[in-house]
Amino acid sequence: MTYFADIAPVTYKGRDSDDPLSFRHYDPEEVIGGKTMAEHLRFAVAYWHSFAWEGGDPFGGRTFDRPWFGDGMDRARAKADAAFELFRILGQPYFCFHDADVRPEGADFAESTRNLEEIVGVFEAKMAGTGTKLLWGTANLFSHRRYMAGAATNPDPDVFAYAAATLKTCIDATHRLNGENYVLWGGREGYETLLNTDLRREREQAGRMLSMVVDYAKKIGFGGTILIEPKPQEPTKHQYDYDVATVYGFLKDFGLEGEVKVNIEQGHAILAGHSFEHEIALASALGIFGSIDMNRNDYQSGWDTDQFPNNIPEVALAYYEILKAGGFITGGTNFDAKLRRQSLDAEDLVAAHVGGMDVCAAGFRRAWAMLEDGGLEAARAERYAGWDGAEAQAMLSGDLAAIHDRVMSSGINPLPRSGRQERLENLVNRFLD
Ligand code: XUL
Ligand code: CO
Repeated sequence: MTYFADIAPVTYKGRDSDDPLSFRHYDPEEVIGGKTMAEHLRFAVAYWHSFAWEGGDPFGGRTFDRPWFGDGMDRARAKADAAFELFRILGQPYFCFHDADVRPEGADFAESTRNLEEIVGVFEAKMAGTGTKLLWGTANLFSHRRYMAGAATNPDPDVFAYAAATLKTCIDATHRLNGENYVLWGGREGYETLLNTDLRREREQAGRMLSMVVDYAKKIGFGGTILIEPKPQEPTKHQYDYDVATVYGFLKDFGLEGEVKVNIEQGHAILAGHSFEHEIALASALGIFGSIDMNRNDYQSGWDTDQFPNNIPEVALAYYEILKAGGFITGGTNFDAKLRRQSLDAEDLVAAHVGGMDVCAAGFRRAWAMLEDGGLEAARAERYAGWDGAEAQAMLSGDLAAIHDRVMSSGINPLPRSGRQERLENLVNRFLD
């Protein structure tokens, strides 16, 4: 008996389908602009939320009852069986995992590493058999109590060492599984109070660790992209990788802006007081856009609720920026999203992903149509058209005195022009209904 036993592989049945476990918008084979929807969207299932998370919250523990919960390698193997069963049902091309999601913690570092390597062997065989690929791997350097004061930024050099050694094993695992990216989310890289924190020192440690990650990945011939995932707070009060702009400053400081890109998460952008599309557009402008963690936050809660996306207009604006950035290269759409803790059934897990994939496909299609229509881009180009002129361009390499003289002699007297926001919002809405 398998966990998802009576659930058939999900297929595309079109807009009119009332089968709750069918795709209404996501047709993986549909070709748009020379690429299939599967190739554009590059969906991934997140192992931690879908298979490791037990349904706990700050007020109560496990609500889910999964046959693979518990310690030991047999449980880890059963978890892998269930995971690849879900992948077969959904047919999404990728998955993502942390070391701690897939293997039991050993009595010491060596045993944890052996456990990881054994499960990586299990994955290797399953991936070869099914064609499911690894979008990214990562290390969980935040759940175990040894990391309570950070990993790379820990005041204790032994924790830094343990984290560095763990990073090596996780990069090795990702490389062995042909992962297309390696992600670093700074779990507890931040602080609770300045009273016990040396900011300068912690920042240097984080920069050094990232440089070692980049060097090691090169040394073993890892061809994927290294990605930092920004988040402003939670779990620590002040996370160092606050947002895309902060991460860019950090990368510049350590000379890594050409080596590392960003994995942008919808919920993290919201926590930082930005929109998802702002973070994507900024990363693209800075040349560091890599991949996305797709989810949504509850707008009233003020914390990272990691819900499955269900807002087509929001998702459309995010994919619009992704398309403008040239689409994904090694990146993709990872569902860093979890069920609500009352959603107990196997069917809930499938339905959550089906809904998320459909919302993304619907948003993507609208984004494509907006870009093809060209109205928004034409309006934007027109707004900046004055800069195409020779005198405007010359100004950018000129100096204040020369500009002053030109203003004096030509009588420049700029007239304010409408930003046309409502007209542009109406234009967007034409694609959303
Ligand atoms: C936490 C989060 C992580 C990263 C991977 O908020 O988003 O799951 O995506 O460590
Ligand atoms: Co994430």
